[in-house]
Amino acid sequence: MRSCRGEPVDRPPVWLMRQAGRYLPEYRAARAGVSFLDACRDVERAVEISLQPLRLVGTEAVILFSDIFVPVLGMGVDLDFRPGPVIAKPLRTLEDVEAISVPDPQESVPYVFAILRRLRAELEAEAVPLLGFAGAPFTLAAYLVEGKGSKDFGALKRMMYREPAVLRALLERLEEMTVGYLNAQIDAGAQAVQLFDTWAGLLGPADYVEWILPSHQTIARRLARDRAPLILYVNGGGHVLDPMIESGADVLSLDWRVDLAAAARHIGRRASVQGNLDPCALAAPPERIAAWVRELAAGGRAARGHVLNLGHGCLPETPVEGVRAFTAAARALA
Ligand code: 1CP
Repeated sequence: MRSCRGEPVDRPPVWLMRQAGRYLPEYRAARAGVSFLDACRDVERAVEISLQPLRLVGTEAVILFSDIFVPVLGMGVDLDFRPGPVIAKPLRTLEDVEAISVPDPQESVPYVFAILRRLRAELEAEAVPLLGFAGAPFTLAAYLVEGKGSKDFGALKRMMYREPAVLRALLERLEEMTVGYLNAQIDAGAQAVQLFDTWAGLLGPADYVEWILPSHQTIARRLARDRAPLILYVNGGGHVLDPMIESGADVLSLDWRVDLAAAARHIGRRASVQGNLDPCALAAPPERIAAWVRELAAGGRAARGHVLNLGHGCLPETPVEGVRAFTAAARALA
């Protein structure tokens, strides 16, 4: 928490994106015979899965087990996970967009807040911070328009250039949902929140400033950040570092294509940084992983704070011993 706020620390803390997940045999056991969505809705099971990385791989923060598409279930979108989100009827017209609602998340997805309250009660004694999260409007819109994951999100980009008013209307609704959803997570005990704008890096700098930055700024302004710092993650966002700084987020989470030391120097006191080892690098021998951790920690010092993490989520084929080597190396930093 101090690193997020840029207060003095002995060493950077460590957690991993997608730290609870398919690379862990214990996660696969907890998921046996249960659909992903049912696991997200089952409070006991979701609490157990959220806590697994803390005990099994030694991370220093717990992130809620859920998905960025869980709150979208309450908006009247027909959505399933196979294993990524698949939308039965992708949103393509203004009528499609106007048919989705922005419900009170406490009513549409009450289990998310029950999971957070349980986790916070569980973690309070150990002083382990609890992270909440949400998908950013643009990344949610990418899937809702496309219908599923994609490399280039062509349908989304066509909408952006041919029917900007439709995309604007969709982004506005998603922004409203995201603000309410994250503030409700903070009320339920989340001590920091991460906004995942995984696909925002698909846009060039000018489009990013037009389509992405204003919504990040609105979200940053409307969140209860005195109670929970905001971490902003953009994948492939090295070319939009300046508008990321302008978002007002407390922590900028960078992927591995960015030189962390150079980015930290550029950001300076304006924000903390998070990252940024390539998740695939966890396949390397432990001593190499430890060397990268020392290098990242040294580079991160130029920013006002640094949270050690990967540059994107853990992959299903990640070796568990690589994850342990990463957290152990962080804990061993002087
Ligand atoms: O069968 C399974 O086990 C489902 C796999 C899975 C898991 C474990 C999905 C489906 N989501 C999750 C959890 C998840 N997703 C978390 C939990 C917290 C953690 O441990 O870190 C979080 C924060 C997410 C966020 C998420 N979901 C993002 C944004 C961040 C990122 O990694 O890029 C995105 C884009 C998604 C969509 C999604 N959900 C699941 C998959 C496989 C995908 C990607 C699909 C695609 O792009 O094709």
